Amino acid sequence: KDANMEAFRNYGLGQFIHWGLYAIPGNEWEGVSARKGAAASEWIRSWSGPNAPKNWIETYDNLYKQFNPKDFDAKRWAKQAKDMGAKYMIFTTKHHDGFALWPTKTTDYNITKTPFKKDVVKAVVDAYTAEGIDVYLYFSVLEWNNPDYFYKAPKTEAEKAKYNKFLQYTRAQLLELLANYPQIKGFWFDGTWDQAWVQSYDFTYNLEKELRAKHPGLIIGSRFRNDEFGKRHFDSNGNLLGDYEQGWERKLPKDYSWLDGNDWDAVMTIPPNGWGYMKDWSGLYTKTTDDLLDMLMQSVSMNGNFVLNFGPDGLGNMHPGEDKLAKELGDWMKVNHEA
Ligand code: JFZ
Repeated sequence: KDANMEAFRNYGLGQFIHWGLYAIPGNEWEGVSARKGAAASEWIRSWSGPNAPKNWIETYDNLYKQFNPKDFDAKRWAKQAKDMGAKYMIFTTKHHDGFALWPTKTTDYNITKTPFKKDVVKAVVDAYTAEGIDVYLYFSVLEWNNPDYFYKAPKTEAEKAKYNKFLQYTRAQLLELLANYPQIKGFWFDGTWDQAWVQSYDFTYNLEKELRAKHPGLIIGSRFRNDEFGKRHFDSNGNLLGDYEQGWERKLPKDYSWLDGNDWDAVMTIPPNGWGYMKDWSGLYTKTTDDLLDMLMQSVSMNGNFVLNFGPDGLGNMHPGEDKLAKELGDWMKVNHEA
C-alpha cells in the first residue's frame, strides 16, 4: 500500500475514460440533441421533456444489442495516453445505467450479451498495464434500472431484504473485479451519495476491509463511504474516508486548506459538462491546451493529480477534439516533464 500511495503522489497527470452504452447516442438521438433535457451525455437515459424520444428508457435499455465497437483497440488508447504523459488511468467498468463492461456472473446486463462480446475491461487493463500506466477502476454503486436498488433507506423488512440483495450483488461485483483484474491499483467510486448506501455504514465498513484484505495495496477513493451528497468525505473524527480525496469535477477549488494534507485528485472534462461521448461540440466552450496546462500545474503544485477525461464514441474512436488536445498536452509534457 505504501508503494502504491507513493506512486499515486507522483502521478501528476492521469486519464479518465467514460465509455459505455451512452457512447452510442453521443448525446443525441435521431438528429435531436439531448443537451436540453439530460444533464450530461452519460446521463442521457434520464432524458426527459418535450424533445425526448418516445419510450426513450426502453430504447436506451436495448442499446446493448447494438454495442459493436469495430474500431475498439485498447492498445491504441493506451499508446495515446502514454504519449500524452498520463501516469495512471481510470476506466468506467459500470456507470449509472448498470451496464457492466466485463463478463460478470452477477447480471445478464453485461458485455457478453452484446454483438461485441469481448471483455472490454480486460483489454483496457492489459493494454495500459503493458504501457506502464497504472489502472484504477471507476465503479458506480447507483444503478438506475436495478429493481433492488434503493435511493432512500429501506424501511420495511421486505425492503431491507431487497436492498440487502443489492448490497450482496455490489459486493460480488467488486470481488469479481479484483479477482479478474489483479493488476489494478485501486477503485474510483461513484454514485455513492444515496441515503440507502450512505446509511449502510456497517456494510460498507466491512466491505472496505474485505476488499483491502483480498488485494493488499488497494487504493480506495474517499467517495466509497461518502457521508452525504455534497458533503466532504471525512468521518466524525475528521479523518478522510479512504486513501485520497476524490476531488473536484469540472473545476479546481479556490481553497485547498481544508484538505489538511490529504492526497487528492481532480477529474476534468474538456467540454463544460458531459463525460461520455458528445458528438456535437458546437457552441460549447471546450477547454484549450493552455487551460488544461494551467489546471495540471495548479494541481501538481498543490500535491494533487489532474485527471483528464476522454469519451470515445460508439465505435471506439476518440473524439477528434480530444485527440488534438491529447497530442498538444503530450508535446508539452515531452519538452517540460521528464518521463
Ligand atoms: C458523477 C457522475 O454522475 C458523472 O456521470 C461522471 O461519471 C462523474 C465523474 O461523476 O458526477 C458527479 C458526482 C459527484 C459530484 C459531481 C458530479 N460532486 O460530488 O460534486
